Amino acid sequence: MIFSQSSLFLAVSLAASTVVATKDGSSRPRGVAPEFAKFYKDPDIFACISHPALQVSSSAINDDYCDCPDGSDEPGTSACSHISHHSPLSVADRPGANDLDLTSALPGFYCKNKGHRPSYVPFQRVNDGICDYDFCCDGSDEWAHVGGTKCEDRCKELGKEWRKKEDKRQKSMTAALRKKKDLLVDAGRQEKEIEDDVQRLETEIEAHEIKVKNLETDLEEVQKQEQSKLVRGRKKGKVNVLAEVAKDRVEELRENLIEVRKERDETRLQVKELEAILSKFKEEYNPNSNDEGVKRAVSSWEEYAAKGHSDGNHARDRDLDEISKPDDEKSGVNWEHWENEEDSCEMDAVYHLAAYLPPSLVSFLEDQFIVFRGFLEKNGFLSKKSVESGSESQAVQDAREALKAEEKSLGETRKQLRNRREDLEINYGPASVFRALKGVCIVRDAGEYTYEQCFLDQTKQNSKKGGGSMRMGNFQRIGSTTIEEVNETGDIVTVERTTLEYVRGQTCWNGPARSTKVVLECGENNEILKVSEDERCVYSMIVTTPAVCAGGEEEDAAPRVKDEL
Ligand code: MAN
Repeated sequence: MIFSQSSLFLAVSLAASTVVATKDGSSRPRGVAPEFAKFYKDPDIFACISHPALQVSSSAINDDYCDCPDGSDEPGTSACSHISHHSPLSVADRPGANDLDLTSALPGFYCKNKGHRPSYVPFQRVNDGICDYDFCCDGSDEWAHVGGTKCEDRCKELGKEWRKKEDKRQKSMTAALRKKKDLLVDAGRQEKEIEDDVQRLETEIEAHEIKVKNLETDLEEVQKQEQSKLVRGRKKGKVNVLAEVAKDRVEELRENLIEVRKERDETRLQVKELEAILSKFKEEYNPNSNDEGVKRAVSSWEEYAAKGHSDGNHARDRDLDEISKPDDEKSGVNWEHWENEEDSCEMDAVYHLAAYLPPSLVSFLEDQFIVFRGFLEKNGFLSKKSVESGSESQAVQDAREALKAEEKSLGETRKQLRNRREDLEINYGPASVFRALKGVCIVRDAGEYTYEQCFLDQTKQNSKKGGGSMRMGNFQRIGSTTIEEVNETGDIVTVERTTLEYVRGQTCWNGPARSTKVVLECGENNEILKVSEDERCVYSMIVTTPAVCAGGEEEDAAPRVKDEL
């Protein structure tokens, strides 16, 4: 057995306090937590926890001399406090795992803290003359009363305070979890709405596509109809009808002309016959006859013959011969041309009247023409010629407009579908919880600015002195980061936190574009706890939100899976 060189005071105290009775009657050495009691059961021998091959007499426990390399023989003193600290449970669970392990086998001096929560206090603080109520509310860490230090047991009072706080914290956590569940329900509902939208839009697109096809067919149909109307219209146009009538009339007149010429020629022959008879009669009649009637007839004949009668105009006869010929010969009228001529010609002739006039007259008459044309249009003599409509009929225009409108609707619906599908691809965190917070803004007053964080949207720095607003970044993605924090037992532990990353904000003068990393913590409310500018124009925020509190997803997941089935 090795004896320490501790003070006489401590040695005396030790004799009476090595073993402390426990509630259930069993006893364990001072400073030993229940979970380590099993290592201290043997009344004669103690095996160092991490190095069981090293054994000392049980009386060496808490004799204020450090025998074991892991300090396990001094759970109630500070004799082994120079040994580095190690995660308590991991060592306790694997005694002897590493013979060269020179870290402490124990997490610290165990304070029972009756009326409060048991806790460990670092070995350095045992009997250091200071009451460490944060860890040891029962004052048991100062059991040796070094320098007269007496730490009263404050566990009842501190325990009550702690329970009050803890109760509040628990309530807050319960409320946070309830809020998170609400967020999850909201996010699920929003996601479902978008999924429903996708289905609806897909159906709508199919319907639009069918309509577009039908309207395309309609347009083609109307165009064809218009085309055929145009062709039919040409045959029945005023000029064409007039040409037909004229042609018939000309034919009729021509036939009559031929008939009349025929009759004329016959009459001529008869006249010639009569003239010959009368001429012979004059030569053969008896001039001595006293027949007055014969005398008058001969005299009239002589008058008639004296006038001299031609047998017709030969030039006119040639003309009449030409006219009498049918029109399909070279010299006749080209009726076919007029029968197929488009109606518009006559209108165009009126509309382009100026083109038929001498240029010198055009400018003088232009105004009068316009007024006159207006008069004709107004009074229905001319149909209005619409420049805008071009050559397309109203029916074609209507069909084209209907098609265009439907194609536009199809395009817009396709765009909506694309947006919804893209949205469903975005990472909104576990169970899409942040979907419910998108666009929700929170602010914090800090010095000359108020800082604003709009979830999954942007961060802003607003000047309180009228200096305007500065964009500190646009939302880029959900990420994570590790931070170090002190846990309940006073240990520094590394924890992972969800982050919201905002980039490409307003560019800093001579520096980078502003960016913000928002580190999220579980909390009942959405709240900015702290804002800092870690580097010039590189900001970080600590924000609490129920969205990152643990749990709640399971309940939400069940109906969603059901929905999918
Ligand atoms: C403003 C603020 C500050 C920033 C400077 C950089 O004053 O945005 O946060 O550091 O500009 O010039």
